[in-house]
Amino acid sequence: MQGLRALALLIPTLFLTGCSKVSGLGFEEGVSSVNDESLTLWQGAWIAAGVVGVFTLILILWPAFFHRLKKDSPEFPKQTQYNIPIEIIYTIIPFLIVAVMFFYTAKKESVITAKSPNVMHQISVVGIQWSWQFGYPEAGDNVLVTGTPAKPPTLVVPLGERVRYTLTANDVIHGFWIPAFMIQMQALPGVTNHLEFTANKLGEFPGRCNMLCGRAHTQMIFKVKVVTPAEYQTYLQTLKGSTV
Ligand SMILES: [Cu+2]
Repeated sequence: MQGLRALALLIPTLFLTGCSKVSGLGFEEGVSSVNDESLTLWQGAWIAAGVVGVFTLILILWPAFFHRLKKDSPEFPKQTQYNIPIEIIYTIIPFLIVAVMFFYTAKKESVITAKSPNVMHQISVVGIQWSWQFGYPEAGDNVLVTGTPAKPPTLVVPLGERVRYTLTANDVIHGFWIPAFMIQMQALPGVTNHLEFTANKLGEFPGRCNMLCGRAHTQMIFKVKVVTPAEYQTYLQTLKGSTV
């Protein structure tokens, strides 16, 4: 009966969470333009998973508790096989769940990957075994900030200004991932990927490589530092003519 009691607690909790404003479930609101788009998708996916999970749990517990072998009637229970309506229903319901999630994911993805005419800055990102190289063409063609596993680099970005990133890799596949911004895109050798976003919160955020890329993959970290537009211009000035 403990299972039922836990279930009785879980269901109202889920409904209360669903009705009031859903928390970020590990993510903060308003950190970047990508995060503004992705957060509702993330919350929606959790609510959908919760509903499916509770429904499945009920379907498991219901026969376990209410259709147990009864001592006084030990005959084999009635078997239901080849029940076409039931089979159609349990084929259609998962299809509908996947279709709805696919629809919202594709919708958000097209917004997140769209190119905007209002891009104010360009930054190049190159994944290398095992660190990152950031290029700032506004400061000069050869201006590159190159990190090492021992000295991870910092990606400096301006607050509230849209930046277009070009992503590529020198050797193997890497994954450019900024967890707080809810964004990741692969950096592929021989391919240039494009990504745009606006950072909307001052501060420092951890960055990671999320494709297993070799021995020192776990050391392939970087830091994202969001600064004011004026500080960003000062940073570009300090980079001019220098290779950091
Ligand atoms: Cu990597």
